[in-house]
Amino acid sequence: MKVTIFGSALLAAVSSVNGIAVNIARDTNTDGLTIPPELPDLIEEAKANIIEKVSETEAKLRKRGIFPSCTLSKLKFRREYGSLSIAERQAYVNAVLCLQSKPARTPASVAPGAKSRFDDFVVTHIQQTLNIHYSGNFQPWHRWFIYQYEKALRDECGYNGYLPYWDWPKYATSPETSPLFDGSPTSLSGNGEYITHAGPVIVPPPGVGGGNIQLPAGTGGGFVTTGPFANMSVNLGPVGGLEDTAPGPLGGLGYNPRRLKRDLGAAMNMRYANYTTVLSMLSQPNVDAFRHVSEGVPYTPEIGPHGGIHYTLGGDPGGDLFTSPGDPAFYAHHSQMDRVWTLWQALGGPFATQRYTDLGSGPYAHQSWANEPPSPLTQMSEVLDMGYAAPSTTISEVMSTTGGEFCYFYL
Ligand SMILES: *[C@@H]1O[C@H](CO)[C@@H](O)[C@H](O)[C@H]1NC(C)=O
Ligand SMILES: *[C@@H]1O[C@H](CO)[C@@H](O)[C@H](O)[C@H]1NC(C)=O
Ligand SMILES: [Cu+2]
Repeated sequence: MKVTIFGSALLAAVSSVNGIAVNIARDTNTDGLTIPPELPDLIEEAKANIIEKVSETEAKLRKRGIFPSCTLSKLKFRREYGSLSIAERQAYVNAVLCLQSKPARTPASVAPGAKSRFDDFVVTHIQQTLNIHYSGNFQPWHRWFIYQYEKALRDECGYNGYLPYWDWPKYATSPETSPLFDGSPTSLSGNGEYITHAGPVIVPPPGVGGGNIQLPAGTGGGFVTTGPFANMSVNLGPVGGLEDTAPGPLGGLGYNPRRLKRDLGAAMNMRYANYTTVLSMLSQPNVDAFRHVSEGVPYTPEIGPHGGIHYTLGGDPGGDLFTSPGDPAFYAHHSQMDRVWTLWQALGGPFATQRYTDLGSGPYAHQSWANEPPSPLTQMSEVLDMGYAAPSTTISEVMSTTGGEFCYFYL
């Protein structure tokens, strides 16, 4: 069975599949391509709540003679890629190139394809893909993963900034000409060269439910020839997830050097990650509903902004859900994923705790992919395993971006 997304009215139907009530944002901009007036207000409210929470916590702890690890003066901000100065973008790009030049820590006996510190992160993601998506650890796992990547850029490559994020709707009508992908030396490299092609057909991995889905094509499809990563070597993967793509050696962990491909374009971005989408995410009442909108339903046409933006980037390895961190733009996408989750958590109120403690009970709150086969609910004590890439931690340590080791927010 192959389903095409065009012309389908989906959200209502999808909602009943999983039996979760989701709020549909009442956006007066029916297309979602201009900023709805509610959105900046919500973002400001989230920021005000975080500032109140951090300063109150600091005051309380100080009264008890404790010096808190996260204070207002220590709070760091991740920023939108286009809002970084040219020098800041250059520093970020240089740090990523540096990470790609440092030797891997992953033993060759585990993954002979891992040739750099950058690749260590790709291996960790490949190994755990089926346990870290549509499961209760998805959000915390990726939060810790991108934080450790940011930390490696800072500690091992002298980067002084923080992870920039890809504000999906901002460039939805033309992601390939955005500051992230315009092909300039301070971009994350440009689109792939245009080749005549159909869009990707995504195929569920073995044991995962759903059907093959034909997605719209972008305006690239070929090799990336511009910008700082035009010459990078993609060493790992592919693993699977796309029709007509044979896996690389050793299930994707072998050495398989090839050039980066991308297929950026407006069709996927506008359809799956516009302003209405983001407003809808921020309006959800609980984590199950939030995740339902954010991650959609895998292998149905309603794949949500998470998958939607992965396939907006597309190409190789961007279009392979296992190997996707092998494209440096992965981290800008997941920084935005974390940003929207962080904003949503903050919107619970300055002193409300539920959005920092409730891992949900819906189909995506279990240990297995969409709870197939049925498995226990994910617990706060569960370990987030970073393999050879970085230290592991537990979910409870990462639920707040102003607690545990964290002290960051988003501008
Ligand atoms: C890529 O490699 C070619 C050939 O070695 C070189 O001419 C070009 O400048 C390199 N481009 C970048 C962006 O490093
Ligand atoms: C914007 O996103 C919403 C859902 O998030 C979708 O229903 C709508 O079709 C999208 N707009 C466009 C122009 O595709
Ligand atoms: Cu992932």
